[in-house]
Amino acid sequence: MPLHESGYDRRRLRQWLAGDARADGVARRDMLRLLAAAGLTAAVPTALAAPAAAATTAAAGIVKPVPEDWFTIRGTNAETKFPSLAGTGYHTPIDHFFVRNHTSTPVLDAETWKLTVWGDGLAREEPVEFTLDDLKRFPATTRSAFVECAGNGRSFFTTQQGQPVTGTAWTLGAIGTARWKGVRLAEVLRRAGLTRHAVDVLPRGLDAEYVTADGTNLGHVRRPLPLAKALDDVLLAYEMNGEPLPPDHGHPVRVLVPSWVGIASIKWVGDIEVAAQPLYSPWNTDFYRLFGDAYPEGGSAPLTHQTLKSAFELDWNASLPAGAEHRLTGRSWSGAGGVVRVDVSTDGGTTWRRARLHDAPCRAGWVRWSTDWRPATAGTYTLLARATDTTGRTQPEATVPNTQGYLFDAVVRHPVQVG
Ligand SMILES: Nc1nc2c(c(=O)[nH]1)N[C@H]1C(S)=C(S)[C@@H](COP(=O)(O)O)O[C@H]1N2
Ligand SMILES: [Mo]
Repeated sequence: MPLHESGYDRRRLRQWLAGDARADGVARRDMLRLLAAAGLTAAVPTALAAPAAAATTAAAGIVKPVPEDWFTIRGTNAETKFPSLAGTGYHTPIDHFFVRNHTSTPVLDAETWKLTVWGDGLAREEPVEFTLDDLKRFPATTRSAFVECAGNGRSFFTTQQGQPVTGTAWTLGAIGTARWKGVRLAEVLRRAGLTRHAVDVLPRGLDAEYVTADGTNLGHVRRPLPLAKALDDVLLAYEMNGEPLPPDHGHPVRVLVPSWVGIASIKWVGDIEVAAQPLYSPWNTDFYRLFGDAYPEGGSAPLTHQTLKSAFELDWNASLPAGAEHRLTGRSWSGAGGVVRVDVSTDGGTTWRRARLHDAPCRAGWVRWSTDWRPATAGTYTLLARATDTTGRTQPEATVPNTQGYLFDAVVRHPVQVG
């Protein structure tokens, strides 16, 4: 069914035969370290034959309140209003955190919930089950990380660059940063009997099957992760900001894939397939790849890391008095590394000054920043904020378009009215 499945599959098959499939999106050097740490040798599995066939509210459905001051409702989703984050601290409070639901939030019972881990990448033929108590008995890890939708900022392809794109018309609020507690996926895979033949893991959600607008049932939300990422920094999270994971964010357990596109962080995870060959789902063949004039015929590789963005904690077209000093605040983040520098312009990009950063650069996190501004005269002004990350990348003036509007990273032009 997926249009681009065969092209994608050929690519993964080539990687697999070259012994590289499990490393998709992760540097080979890191893969060797990760495999060694998991007790697996990095040797190409020579005994394997080629596969016979390429395997082949308020708001509707949201449980928590989504007040208008804090959220914009977009279909089954709720976007955080950036101005409402001013003064909320580094971690996004759960009651402000955006919700992206393909269907609606299922209310699951943590007492009876089980995680099933299965597949030909495990030593045993029978599936292995874990209860929430089992997961809580394993060594716990706590870390901060953002979850950001790959389509965050999508509306600016249209409003700022004049390009048509499909998908939810997010502004910049499809992101939140939380403190997550859980068990490393590596730990659970090891206990499930991971073998050196494993290549991909495929977590699947317990929410309803997703049916597209044209009536195609794509099944449960699921997206394969290459083994090296799964063994690296991925968590099975059961707490968010010190509370049991709330219903809208995956109760009782979600996958948390730091720095990567939000779709990787499968909520309400019910089972994880561990496969000895590359896996695919519509969420890494048809969706979450870049299509368009600038990209190969079959699309880019499946998306991994998020990109670089900045947002002001200020209303769009905010009114500010002339002749007074204003403290402009905002946040910047990158999926490639920490943000080390933010420049702000209050004159449409003619002159720039460095903003004060209030957080140290942190992988998979954001930095809060501020700068003071005293506009002398009345009029419409355009504010810009431009981040640079630890890899040296700076937000560009425009993003190369892709038809589904993913990974917008251009500097956003934010209008304000001074009067
Ligand atoms: N099971 C399931 N997991 C899911 C989704 C979903 O609809 N169902 N949406 C994904 C997408 S596209 C994003 S951006 C994030 C959003 O996480 P949040 O709702 O906790 O902010 O969850 C991901 N995990
Ligand atoms: Mo998303």
